[in-house]
Amino acid sequence: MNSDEQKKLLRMMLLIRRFEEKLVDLSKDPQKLSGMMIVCTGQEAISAGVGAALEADDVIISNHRSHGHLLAKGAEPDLIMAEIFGRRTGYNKGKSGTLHIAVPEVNALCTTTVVGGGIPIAVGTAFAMQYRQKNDVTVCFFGDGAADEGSFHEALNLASLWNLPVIFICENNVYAGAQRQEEHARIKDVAVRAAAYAMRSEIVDGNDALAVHQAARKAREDCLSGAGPVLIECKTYRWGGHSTTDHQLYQPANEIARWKERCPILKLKASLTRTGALTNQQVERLEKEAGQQVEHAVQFALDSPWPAPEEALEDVYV
Ligand SMILES: Cc1ncc(C[n+]2csc(CCOP(=O)(O)OP(=O)(O)O)c2C)c(N)n1
Repeated sequence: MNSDEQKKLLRMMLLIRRFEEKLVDLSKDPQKLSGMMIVCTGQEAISAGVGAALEADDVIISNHRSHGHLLAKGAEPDLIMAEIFGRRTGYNKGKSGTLHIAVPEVNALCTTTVVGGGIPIAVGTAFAMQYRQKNDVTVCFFGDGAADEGSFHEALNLASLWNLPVIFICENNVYAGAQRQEEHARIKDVAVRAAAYAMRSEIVDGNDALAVHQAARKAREDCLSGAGPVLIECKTYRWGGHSTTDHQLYQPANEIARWKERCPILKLKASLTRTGALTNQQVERLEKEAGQQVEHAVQFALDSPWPAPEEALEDVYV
């Protein structure tokens, strides 16, 4: 990745961080933003690194921690924000809210909060790609908790059997809800499960955007060369609670502090300034621009109309 591409990566992580910090802040007052927010603070390198490895026609399938995935796939911050605010101008006309946003415009086809539910869907879209002889891949994001669901195992088995162009991205952020990984599985690394399906797997530092990007790029090449699907386990950490309504009493303060020292944004920032690719002033400008983009998105959402009551049943299939 050249330094311009790395700067884009940093810019994306900053956007995701600011975007979600704003959501967390606004949701403290239900008059400003109602509902709980599920954010990926601390995990931004995964969305940004994978997003930068994909092409426009590649598909992503996301889960409840979706904002970063969507932004990194190219969704417009204004339209995501409007959706989260439930406004008519949002990507789903205000009907999905924060947890079910789909952005077919950028091939972010589905966000599902059914834990593990997106994994077989990704296998389905990858099957369609193979059947139609497309040169595209599907990426599925999920957590370590989802890897304990039956759907994970069935989906990996079929993906391997049919050699489908699908990349499974497990964001192992130590917790599934309030449970640490060792409380819900005996294995230390989710990646070892790929062997049961004769699938290649890789463990990467999920706080290193460049490493994530490299692994995703390589997995994409593997998929397209017919070498089959790949499982990438990104080791990372959820800085906050499961959602904004979780007081994270089960997360030791020193553990959070240790992981904050390994902030993915600080890491890339330090590397870019060390090599001279960016000055501190340029970094500050990037941070300011990300903040402005988010403020613009909030204003856009606030200026947007609510959906009309008679629209409630439009676009509803069942
Ligand atoms: C099938 C199903 N079971 C339980 C839940 C409740 N639930 C929502 S998120 C979550 C934890 C998921 O953990 P993980 O897959 O590791 O993702 P993370 O939240 O850590 O990103 C649970 C249990 C759900 N939404 N769907």
